[in-house]
Amino acid sequence: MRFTDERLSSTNTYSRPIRTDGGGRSVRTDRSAGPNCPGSLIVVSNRQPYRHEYDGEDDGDERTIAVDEPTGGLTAGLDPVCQRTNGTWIAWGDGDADFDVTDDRNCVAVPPSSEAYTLRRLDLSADAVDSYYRGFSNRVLWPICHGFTDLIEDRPDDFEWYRSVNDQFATAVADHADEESIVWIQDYHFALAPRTIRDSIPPSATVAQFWHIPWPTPETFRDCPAAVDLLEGLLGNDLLGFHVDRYATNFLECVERTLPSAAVDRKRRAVRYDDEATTVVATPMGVDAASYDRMGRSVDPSRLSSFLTTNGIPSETVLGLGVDRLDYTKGIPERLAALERFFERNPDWRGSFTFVQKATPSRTEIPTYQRYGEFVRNEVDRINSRFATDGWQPIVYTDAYLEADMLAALYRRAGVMIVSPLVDGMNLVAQEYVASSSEADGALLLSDRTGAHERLGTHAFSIDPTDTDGFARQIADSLSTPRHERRRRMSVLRNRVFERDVDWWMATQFDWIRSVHDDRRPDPTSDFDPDPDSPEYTSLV
Ligand code: ADQ
Repeated sequence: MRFTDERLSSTNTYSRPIRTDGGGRSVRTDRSAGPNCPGSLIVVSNRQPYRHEYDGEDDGDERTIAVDEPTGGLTAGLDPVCQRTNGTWIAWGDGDADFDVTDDRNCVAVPPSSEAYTLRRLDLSADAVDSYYRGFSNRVLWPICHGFTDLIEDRPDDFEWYRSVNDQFATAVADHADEESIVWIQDYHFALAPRTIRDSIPPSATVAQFWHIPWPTPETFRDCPAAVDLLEGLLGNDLLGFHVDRYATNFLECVERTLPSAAVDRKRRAVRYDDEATTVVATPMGVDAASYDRMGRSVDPSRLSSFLTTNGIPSETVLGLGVDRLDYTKGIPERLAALERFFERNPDWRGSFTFVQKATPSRTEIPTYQRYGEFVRNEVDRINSRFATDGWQPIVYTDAYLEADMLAALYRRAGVMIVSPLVDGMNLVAQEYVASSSEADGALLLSDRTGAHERLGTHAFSIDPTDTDGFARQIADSLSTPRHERRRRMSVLRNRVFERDVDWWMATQFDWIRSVHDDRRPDPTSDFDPDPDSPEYTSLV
C-alpha cells in the first residue's frame, strides 16, 4: 500500500502517485484564478506538497522516479497559490528519491510538469524525525492541545530535537526571505520557529502561522512542558490563526497567565510582547467543496458496487459511514458503543443498516496508537459477533486505501455519516460528506466537540459522543427522519460548506495577512482593517 498514515498529516493532504511526465494527474479544479497572497509566499509545513520516490526494486538497472502530488486538503489548496506567486515551500523531504532530484541547496522546481515554484527540502535524520515529529509534536503537543494530559509522554531529548528542527526550518526560511516575503507556517510542528524567523528576516517581511488543532484552556496548558518557550516562539508571529473563537480566547488567556510581561488586548485580540505585536484570529477552514461534489457524481457506479460486494455489503442496505485516522481524539470506540446500543434497541434495523468504518492507521510507531487501533478492531469483532447474520454484518471495518473519487462516491452513497470526535480542531470529513452529498438527502451526525459543529451544528444531528443513549437515539432519529426534512437540513449545510470553502478560508487568511503586512510596511491604499466587534468580523468567524 503506498498510502500510509504518515501521508495524512495534520494538514490533511492525501496524495496519489503521478509519473514525472505528469501523466495520471488528478481531476482538480482549475485554480489558475483564486486567492492570492499579498507578497512573495514562503510556506513552511512538515509535509511536502510533492514527494519523489523510486518505482520498483533496485535491481541494478536504471530506476524510474515517481512523484506523489497533492490531491486534497490544505496542501492541494496552497499549491496553486505558490504556483501563482512563484513562491517557495519548505518541508521535510521524506521520499526515498527526494534528494536525488534536488540541487546543492536541496531545492527542486515543482510541479514537475510546469516548474512554477521552489520546493526546498530538509534532510532530517531518523533521530530528528523520531523526536521532533513522533516525540514532542505527537506525544506532547497533540495530546495536550486535545486535553488528553494523561497521554503526554515527555521523553528526554524530544524537546531539544523539536527546537533543533525548528531552528533548521528557520535557517532555511532566512535563506529564501527578502523584504517582500510572507512566511506562512502551518501547524503545531513549528511553535518555536516563528520567533527565530522573525529575528532573522527583514523587518518588512511578515510571519504568519495557522494552528490546525485546538488550543487548550489555561488549566490544561499548565501541564505543558516548555510552556514559556512555546508561547514566546508563537508570539514571533505577526498573525496567528485558529479555526474557532474558543481556541483564540484560550490562547490569549494562556499568554496572560504564563507571560506576565505580555500586554494582551482581548478586545482587539492582539498581544504585544518583546516589542513585537501578534494579532490572533479565528478562521474556520473549509474544503474544496466543488471538487468533492464533482468527484462524488463522476465515479462509475460499477466501482462503488464492487466496493460494496467486496466488503459483503448487501446493495439494498442503508449505508452508515465513518472516515477517520485511527486517533484517540476521533471518538471511534464511543461511536461503536452507540451503534451497539442502537442495534440492541432497534432490532428492525438489523440486516438493513450497515455501518462502514473507513479507518486509516495513524502514528503507528507510538504505542498508544497501536493499542487504540487494536481496541477498535476488537470492538468491531465483538459487536459483529453479537449481531451478524448469514448475509449481513452490522459493521464493516476497512483500512484499505481509497482513491479520493471513491471516497467522495462513498460519501455520496452514505445515508448517514457519523463524525464523533471527543475533540477536533475543525474536522474536514464532515464538510467533505456534505459537499459530496449532491442528492442532499443524507444525514450528518456531528459531535458538538468539533470546530465544525460551530458552523454546521444547527442543521446536523448533533451528538455528545460520550452520551451513548443519546447518541444511539440520534442514529435512530436520523434514519427515521422523513426525506423532505433531511433534504431541508442538508441543503442548508451544503450552502454553508460551499460558501465557506477552502478558497474562502485562504482568501480570508490572506486578507488578515495583508492587513498585518501593511502594518509592517505602511500602505495608504490598504482598507482592510477588521474590527473584532464589527458584525463583519463576527461573520468571518
Ligand atoms: P485531521 O485530524 O487529520 O486534521 P480531518 O480534518 O478530518 O482530521 O481531516 C482528515 C483528512 O484526511 C480529510 O481530508 C479526509 O478526507 C482525509 N482522509 C482520511 N482518511 C482517508 C482515507 N482513507 N483516504 C483518503 N483520505 C482520507 C487536522 C485537525 C482537524 C482539522 C484539520 C485541518 O485535527 O481538526 O480540521 O487538521 O485543519
